Amino acid sequence: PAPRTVLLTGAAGGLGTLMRELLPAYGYELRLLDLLPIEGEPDAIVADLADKDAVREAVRGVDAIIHLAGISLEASFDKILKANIEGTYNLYEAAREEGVPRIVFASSNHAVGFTPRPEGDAPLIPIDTPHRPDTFYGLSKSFGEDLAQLYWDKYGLETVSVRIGSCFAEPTSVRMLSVWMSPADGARLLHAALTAEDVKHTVVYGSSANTRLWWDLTTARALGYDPQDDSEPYAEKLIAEQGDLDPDNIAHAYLGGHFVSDPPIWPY
Ligand code: NAI
Ligand code: 15L
Repeated sequence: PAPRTVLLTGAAGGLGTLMRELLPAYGYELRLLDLLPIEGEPDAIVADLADKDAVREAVRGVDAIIHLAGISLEASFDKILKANIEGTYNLYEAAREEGVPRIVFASSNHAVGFTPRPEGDAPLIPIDTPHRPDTFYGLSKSFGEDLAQLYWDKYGLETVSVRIGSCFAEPTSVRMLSVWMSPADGARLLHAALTAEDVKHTVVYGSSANTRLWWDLTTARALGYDPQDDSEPYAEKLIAEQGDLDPDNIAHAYLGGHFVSDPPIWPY
C-alpha cells in the first residue's frame, strides 16, 4: 500500500519548509522533526538525531521517512560525524528496529562533487560514477548512500538516495542552470521515491529537466518521476550577470562547483 504517514526530518530547514508546503497535496500526513522548533507547528518533534530514544519514538508507526536533517554545508569533521554520520546511523537503526520499510535519503551532488562536469557533447554523468566527495559534507553523503545499501542488503530496508542538485525557488547561479531542481519537481521526485514499487536501494540524481543538465535522470524517471520544469528561462539573465562557466576556473570545472575550492560553511 502507498505510504500515508511520513516522518520528515529536517522539517525546519529550507527544503523541509518547501516540502511541508507541497507534499500534503499528495495525500501525506507529515510528522515533523528538527533540532529547531517550527513556528506554527506545535506538534513538531524538537529533537537531535543524537538522541536515540527520541529518534526511535519519532519513527514509530510511520510508513516511510524522508530524511533531510543534518548539516547541509561544509563543517569540521567532528560536527559532520555527529550530525550526518552518527545521526543518519541512529535514524536507520531506529527504522530497522521499528520496522519502517522505506527511507528517502537526501544525498547530494557533493558525494560525487569532484567528478569533472561534462562539457559540450560529453556524455551525461551516470548514476554509477564512483563516489568522489568534494568536502567532509559530501563524504557524509557517500557514507549515507553506503549505509542505505547495507540496510537493504542485510535487513531489507529500502532506500531511495536522492543526489539533490540545488533545490531552491529559483536558480541563482550559472552552475545552477545545470543542477537546479524546482521545488515542484522536488515534491514530484519525493512522491515517486515514496510510491515506486520494489526500489531496493536506488540512487537517483535530483533535478529538473534542465536543458543544460550534467547528469543522467534515467534512474529517477524509472521511479515514475516526470520532471516538468527547466531552468533555461533563467539562463540569459544569469549568464549576462555572471558570465559563462570557465573551464580553467577550478570552481567551475567540477560537478560540485565552488564546494571543491571554497565551500560554504555551516553557520552553527
Ligand atoms: P537546511 O540546512 O536548511 O536544513 C537542515 C535542517 O536539519 C535544519 O533545519 C537543521 O536544524 C536540521 N538539523 C541539523 N542537524 C540536526 C540534528 N543533529 N538533529 C536534527 N535536526 C538537525 O538544509 P536544506 O537545504 O533544507 O537541505 C535538507 C537536506 O537536503 C540536507 O540533508 C542537505 O544536505 C540535503 N541537500 C539539500 C540541497 C538543497 O538544494 N537544498 C542539495 C543537496 C542536498
Ligand atoms: C548542497 O548539498 C547544499 O545542501 C545546498 O545548500 C546547495 O549548496 C547545493 O548542494 C548545491 O550544490 O548547490
